Amino acid sequence: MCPCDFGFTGDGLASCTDVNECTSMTDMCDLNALCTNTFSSHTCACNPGYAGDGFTCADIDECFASTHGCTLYSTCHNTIGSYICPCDFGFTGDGLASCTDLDECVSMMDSCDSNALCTNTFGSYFCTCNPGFVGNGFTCAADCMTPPPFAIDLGVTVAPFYTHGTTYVYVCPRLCQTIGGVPSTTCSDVVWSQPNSIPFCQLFPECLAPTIQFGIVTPFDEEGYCEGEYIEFTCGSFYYLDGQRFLSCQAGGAWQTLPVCKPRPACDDLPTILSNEFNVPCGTRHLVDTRVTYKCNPQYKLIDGPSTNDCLDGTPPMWTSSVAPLAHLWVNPQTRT
Ligand SMILES: [Ca+2]
Ligand SMILES: [Ca+2]
Repeated sequence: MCPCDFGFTGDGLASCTDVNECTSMTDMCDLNALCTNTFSSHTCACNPGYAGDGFTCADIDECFASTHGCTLYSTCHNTIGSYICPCDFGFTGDGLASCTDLDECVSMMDSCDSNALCTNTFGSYFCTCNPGFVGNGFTCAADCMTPPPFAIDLGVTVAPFYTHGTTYVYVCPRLCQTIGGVPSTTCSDVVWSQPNSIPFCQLFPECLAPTIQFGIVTPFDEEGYCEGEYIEFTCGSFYYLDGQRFLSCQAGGAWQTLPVCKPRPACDDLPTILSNEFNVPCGTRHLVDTRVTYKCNPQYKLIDGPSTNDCLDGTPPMWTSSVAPLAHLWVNPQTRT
């Protein structure tokens, strides 16, 4: 027997011819290798993108090996047998020759609100809400161009417009009143929240303005006082306050016991004389322990009696002197003609 050598085929007597392992699928090459037939055998070479001896070929990670050709602003992604270079977000191109800034505004690829201005930047873009709108540019809400509902009914001055998100708190004209119903409304993209819910002023019990004889109340408010408000009582100069000086309006609209002004001890009917001779001390009524001093008018001179008079305590209080001093016309000798 004459068997053909390994790599040859035939009867061994007439002929032995070379076997093409590549076409007969008897090669030992890796699936990712190129098979080349040779006389008596064959060779295997890994395909581009693979590394190995041809019999075993493994993918080359070009990204890890930094042998890729990805351009600036692209990112390398390894694939089996190759790699890809998608441009980074915000850039456009083939990834190999170039990646250039994507003008999102011109290419209509922006996410700006329809009421916003798109501005392109290198690698990105930003959005700015148009005048009259508020938001981050991706969402823009419109301001309110009408005043809050019912605000005018409460006698409140309103602004020409309100920025979106503005909350308007209803306020009653008087402190004693609080808002019932809807306490506030918020501008939300042109419209006000709860536009049909009516706010109203709830009256709280108020204390009526008190009066005090021979004295005053401060601050005085003829409309009355709210719960918790304080007032002060002050008596006239010939009176003293009997009771509490400060009072607050109690819950339910009542004052605590009101004070009264009681007269202080005083002397009445100051003894006086002709007013062309004297400067008459002010008033005729004076408190106990006060002293009045008589003074002559020009060209008059005090000639008799004390120049002072004291109001002494007693029942009733009395003047030390029951009569006024006398005065005479007196001309200075140096001025005599
Ligand atoms: Ca690869
Ligand atoms: Ca851009």
